[in-house]
Amino acid sequence: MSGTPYILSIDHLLTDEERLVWSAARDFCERRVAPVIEKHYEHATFPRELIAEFAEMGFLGAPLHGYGCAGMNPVAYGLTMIELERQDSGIRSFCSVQSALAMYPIHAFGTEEQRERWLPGMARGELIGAFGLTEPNSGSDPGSMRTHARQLAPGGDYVLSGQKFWITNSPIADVMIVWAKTLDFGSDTPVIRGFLVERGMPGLLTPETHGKLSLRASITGEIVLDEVKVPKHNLLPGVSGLKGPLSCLTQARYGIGWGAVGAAMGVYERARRYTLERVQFGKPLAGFQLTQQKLVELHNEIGKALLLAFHFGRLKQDGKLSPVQVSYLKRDNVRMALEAARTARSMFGGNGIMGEFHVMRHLCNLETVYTYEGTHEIHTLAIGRAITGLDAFS
Ligand code: TGC
Ligand code: FAD
Repeated sequence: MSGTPYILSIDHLLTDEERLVWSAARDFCERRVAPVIEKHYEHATFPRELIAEFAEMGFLGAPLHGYGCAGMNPVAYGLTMIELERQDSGIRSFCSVQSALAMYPIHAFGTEEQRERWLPGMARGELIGAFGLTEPNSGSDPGSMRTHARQLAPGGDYVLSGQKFWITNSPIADVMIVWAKTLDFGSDTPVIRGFLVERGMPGLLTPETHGKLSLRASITGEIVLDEVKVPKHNLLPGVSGLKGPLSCLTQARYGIGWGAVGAAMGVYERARRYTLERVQFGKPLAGFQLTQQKLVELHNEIGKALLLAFHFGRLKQDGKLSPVQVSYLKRDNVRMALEAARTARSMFGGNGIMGEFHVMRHLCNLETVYTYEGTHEIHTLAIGRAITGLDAFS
């Protein structure tokens, strides 16, 4: 095949170790995820048999230090997200939730006992985590949540009731970080706190959500809490208020900002190969000006998105990345990837809707990625607030 898929390269900006992590992640994902992903997507199943291998690759808790975690720097972590999502957003989702939404809050806000109890097993993939923030009537506005916890006695245990909805991995999770409006004994002012809710606690149900036409290779469910008694030592003591869950989301959104570049690379590279091979009107489709324009748009947008991720990655490494910069990264890179998937799909003609060509799967997945972890509109409003000083949320 002639030509080069990428003119822009960030290789020279990376350290040797980052390059090594990137190529190992790509090799692993091509060998182990690519051959099985379409089948799982079609059957709406998650490849649980790969969890132990994700752990061996250091993907679970990748950016965390200690407790058996890989301690990757933010750029190396981002590069693994690219490779996971180049195969499928649902696979990246699994690793995002485990690392950023379940392990991170235990690491950042938990007690030493909680860290020792959960993190090593989660890093080994033996224990699965989930993150329960969204509710049927509380999505973009998590401050309106109804799930509540009340303390039974001074310094005593808590009882949780409520319903969390759209929860990745809840049906298979061993531990769920549940955010609830919490009334400590004797207080009449509820405060949002995080709890470690464990499978097997009486009153807990985690039914699976069926019928998704997007992110099918990811397990989604509910967390239903009916007067679930949660010991006081399962409360995350290190944070209270909305900034608890929002801090976790900042970690996860950062990874999504990189992962989306991987999805876009996947569809662009497939579209390039297909149009170089497919002949119409006596020559390869890639030889027509309109096709080249599409390929160039995809190629150039991917380059800009990668540089944005890299720039913010280095800021994060220096401890200088702000939540609104993460909104910028998540919003723009996911929009780019979704538009890239639509364009790439069109370049396959009829074949573009078939599973075996993989672009429609990415397109359907990216509709979810556009919505979860703060919708495109919510991030627009967050950036709008930052650049105008005016709050347009409500
Ligand atoms: P606001 O008044 O702005 O902030 C409340 C407190 O939180 C702090 N804060 C943050 N802290 C860390 N990171 C962030 N990104 C933060 N954003 C805000 C803020 O400083 C403040 O702290 P303090 O100490 O002053 O109290 O809050 P608001 O009520 O105006 O809401 C802001 C808004 C709308 C942006 C927020 O509610 C929001 O982000 N909504 C979107 C909800 C969302 O993203 N849900 C995601 C659910 S999880 C999910 O989708 C997982 S998908 C899993 C998969 O990958 O499969
Ligand atoms: P709504 O908040 O009802 O929004 C509907 C529409 O209105 C959107 O377009 C939104 O942008 C727009 N809108 C809302 N408010 C405003 C406003 N102020 N101004 C302008 N437009 C506005 N949640 C978890 O807690 N944990 C998970 O693991 C998890 N996994 C998920 C997995 C999947 C497959 C999906 C689809 C979702 C998941 N979510 C999870 C939930 C996800 O975060 C929410 O779907 C998302 O936050 C949006 O909430 P909502 O669906 O209630 O939409």
